[in-house]
Amino acid sequence: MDGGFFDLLRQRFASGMERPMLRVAGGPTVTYGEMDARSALAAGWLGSQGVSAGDRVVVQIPKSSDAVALYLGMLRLGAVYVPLNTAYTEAEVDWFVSDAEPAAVVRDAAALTAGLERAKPLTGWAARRDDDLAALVYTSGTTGRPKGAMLTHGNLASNALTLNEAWAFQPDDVLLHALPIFHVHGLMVALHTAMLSACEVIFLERFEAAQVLADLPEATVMMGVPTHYHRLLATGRFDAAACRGIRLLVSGSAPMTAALHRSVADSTGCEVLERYGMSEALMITSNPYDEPRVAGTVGFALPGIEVRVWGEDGCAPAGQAGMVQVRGPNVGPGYWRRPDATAESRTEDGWFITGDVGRLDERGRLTLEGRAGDMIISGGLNIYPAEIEQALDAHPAVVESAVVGLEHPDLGEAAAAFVVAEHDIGGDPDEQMSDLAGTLADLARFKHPKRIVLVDGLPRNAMGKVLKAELRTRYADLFRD
Ligand code: MLC
Repeated sequence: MDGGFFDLLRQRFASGMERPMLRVAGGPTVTYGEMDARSALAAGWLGSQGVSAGDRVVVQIPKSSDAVALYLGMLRLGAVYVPLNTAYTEAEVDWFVSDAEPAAVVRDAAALTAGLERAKPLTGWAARRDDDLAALVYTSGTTGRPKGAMLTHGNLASNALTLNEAWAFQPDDVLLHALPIFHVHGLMVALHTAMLSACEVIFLERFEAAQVLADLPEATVMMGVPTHYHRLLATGRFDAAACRGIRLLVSGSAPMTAALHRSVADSTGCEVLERYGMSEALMITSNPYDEPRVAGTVGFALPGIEVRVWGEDGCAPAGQAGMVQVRGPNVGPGYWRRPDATAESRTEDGWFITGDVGRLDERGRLTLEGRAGDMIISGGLNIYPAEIEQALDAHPAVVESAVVGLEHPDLGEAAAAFVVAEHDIGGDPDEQMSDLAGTLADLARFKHPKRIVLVDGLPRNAMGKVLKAELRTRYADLFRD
């Protein structure tokens, strides 16, 4: 690919400029031509703010058509998109800004819209090479310090083209989009794939089951996290009639249990297609589009991508579990300004170590079995225990804490904290809890443990290491219905 990811997108939707692109509730539908023009304004506006090709721009704004225009404007200008979850606190944003050293920070959606009204458009677009950076997507690390996963124009283009073909996108597809666009799933899986066929996108600001059900009959494709499917089923109205136009339901970002997969199939007649990926490597495997999908598995390596399972003695034979490793044009070049973390995430022969444990069957179908670390995936969002433990441990009355992920009916997994207190923090247990919750104020709310349990001590092995597996077993029912 020459010219960069915007060049590819532009080529693909150039013949359909009059086609509807984003259907936004309560607003006019934006056509591809209008979005193209708006992205030119966004590029011009960024340029007037002193942003040039290669510069990072941190963005923390709600989902909107102007947020999409800004992203496309950034690709157009050759700037590097650094999206942040709108739930992040000031303290978290400060940290990201200090790490990314952006040329501009966009956190005021109204100022963006006003800027676009005044801007002089950049009608052309910067030529970008495959290995030029397009985005930095922050993921937290095992030590609690976030790392920016670098993604290049080549990574974005290869993954979008691969998914567009593997999932048989056609111009007459209508994508129901209820995911946030500050993550790989909503932006680089859902939106990119649809844009490559100039499809119409029903663009919902957030996931709300009743609204999704209302729009579903007009859609042909929906992508979501397992929690979305769970919530749709809970309405009792997620059925074959609601899915009458649907040809593809995709799930990812968190494991979908075989039971949930079957419930969706029983209720709607649609077999969810589960796929597997991560910010560092975009999409890695997918269940097949036109062969049976197997509940509880994440399918085969996507075309052009290699997956292997590494056991104690090297490459594990079929059926044996080990660390999932991946190689291909989807894998990003590493972590922003973190050569140590980049090196740790690669094997000597250049494979990316995903951190997930899984096994391949004889045909190369991958089943995930867990993760090497103790990262929690809650409602499709990653939560790193170390970050929460560090915050809890900073409380003067906390001796130590351990945070684990426990099965949760709605979120799949939810964070629970086990805290050993020095002495009574206060008199009333409710006050103790709110006092402890206060120590988490600098962390985004979705990271806050759904339960904080005061315990006398933490289980440890002979070496003194906290036995998190034991906590998970002992408290397995904490969130169960
Ligand atoms: C919200 N809350 C969560 C949460 N989402 N808590 C834990 N886990 C979550 N995922 C908390 C809020 O902090 C708030 O807490 C309360 O729940 C209500 O907030 P809300 O905004 O009203 O929540 P809701 O709209 O119900 O959101 C739930 C959700 C959303 C599941 C719809 O989290 C979601 O859309 N998740 C998808 C995330 C996603 O796109 N992941 C892709 C990552 S990319 P309080 O205490 O203030 O009440 C990736 C790669 C790949 O992983 O392969 O795809």
